[in-house]
Amino acid sequence: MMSSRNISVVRTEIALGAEVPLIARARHVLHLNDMGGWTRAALSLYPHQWSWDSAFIAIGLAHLDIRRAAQELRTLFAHQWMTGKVPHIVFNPTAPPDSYYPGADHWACAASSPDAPPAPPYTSCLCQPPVHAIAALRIWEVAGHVGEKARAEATDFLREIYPRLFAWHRYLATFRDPERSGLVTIYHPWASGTDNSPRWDGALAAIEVGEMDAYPRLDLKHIDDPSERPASAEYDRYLWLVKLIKRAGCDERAIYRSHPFLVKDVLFSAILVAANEALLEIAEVVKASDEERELVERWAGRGRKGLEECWDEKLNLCLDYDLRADKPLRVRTVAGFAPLIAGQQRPEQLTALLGELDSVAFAGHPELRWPLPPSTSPKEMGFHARSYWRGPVWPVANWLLWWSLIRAGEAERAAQIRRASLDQIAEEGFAEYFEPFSGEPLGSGEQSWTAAVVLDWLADGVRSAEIRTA
Ligand code: 2M8
Repeated sequence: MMSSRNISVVRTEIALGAEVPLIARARHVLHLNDMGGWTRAALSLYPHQWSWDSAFIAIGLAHLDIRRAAQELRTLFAHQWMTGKVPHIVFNPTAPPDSYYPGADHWACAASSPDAPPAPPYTSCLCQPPVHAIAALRIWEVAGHVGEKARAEATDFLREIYPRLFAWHRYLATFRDPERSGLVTIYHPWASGTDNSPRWDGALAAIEVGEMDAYPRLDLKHIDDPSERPASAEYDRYLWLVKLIKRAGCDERAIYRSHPFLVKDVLFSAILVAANEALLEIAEVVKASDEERELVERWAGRGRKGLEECWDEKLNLCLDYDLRADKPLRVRTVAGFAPLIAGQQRPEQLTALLGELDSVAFAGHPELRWPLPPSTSPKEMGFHARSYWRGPVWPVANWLLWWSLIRAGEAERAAQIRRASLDQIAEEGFAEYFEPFSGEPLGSGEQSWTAAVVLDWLADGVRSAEIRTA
């Protein structure tokens, strides 16, 4: 089982004084995006509540204010669907109408599903990787360092959120895995969180886009260079898939039958395995029934088995699987480190994954500004140094690797990722992502989850109490 105690293993000697400005800046970003009870993903590009962003944000907030961190998850889960699904976006009713597309109006259809929560606020009908149980457990762990009262409140919070987390994981293990393969099926690249990654190029290429109305690229208004965002051909497909999902009435079974994009996502599935391990720890705290614990254990075991079947011995990575084409999607991206993220990987597999991580295909590339893995390997045809998930370095992806390396007992490697990430952000700011060779900050500035992971990294060398007062 994942041990929360290992998390402090990589404590390094950081002079508090040297890090205070970064702490203050990270706090400022979260403060700026705080909407009172929930946090927008970024100031202008993302004015709504995104599901996995909120989980990372809760992890960062835990070091500032335990109650507020719990509230972040509580607000998100208040919009959980009857099926257990946690929507990928909860739309902010006060966001200017032309700030994000497709927004609430476009997704309002989801509200007509019998499974949708009451609206407004409207939600999308997609979902995103389930970092939430990991975040809930993290809140409880941090509360333990704060004091008895905070721990008692956090335990109450776990009691409250546990049934919702359980329902969320059950939804993923059933609706999203009718084959019981242990792997989660996604219907849309947005559900992966790594939207325009070349992971999806093969599956998207097979999709024929039909009649569609013209649509605005509002996202391009918020950045300097359009190449930082997905291309038009990709957006056409994203919106075509949304149209098909709407046409199917957001009904899971109907989508499964007819949808042209059905992919087993290894990163999503690995996060679910780790989240199931976290859920087991939560189940222990809240004294959940044996029956439920057995189910969660079964889901975690099945997930590991599923990932094992996606392991590619030549690439030393895990590969997503295209259900429609019935073949693996052979592209080297950070998602390939899925077994590391799931945890408890075989020793030979861990060696292979670490070798790959250190190789020129990832963090060992000699021209990198910081030794951090590009989201897509520079050795891939689909690599693009500036384009979103096609190559840039993402702090949240590095947080996942750092956290996983600690759990794998690789403290030194974890410390390197943490140090390089903090240096990168201290120098270039709280960007959404970074050009891997020049280090240039790209995408949105003041991105909430970048600030959140910085706070969690800093808590590793500076006590949370000092972060709260810095
Ligand atoms: C990006 O995704 C949204 C769509 O969901 C977008 O491009 O408009 C992704 O990086 C995703 O992982 C993230 O949750 C979201 C908000 O930060 O932005």
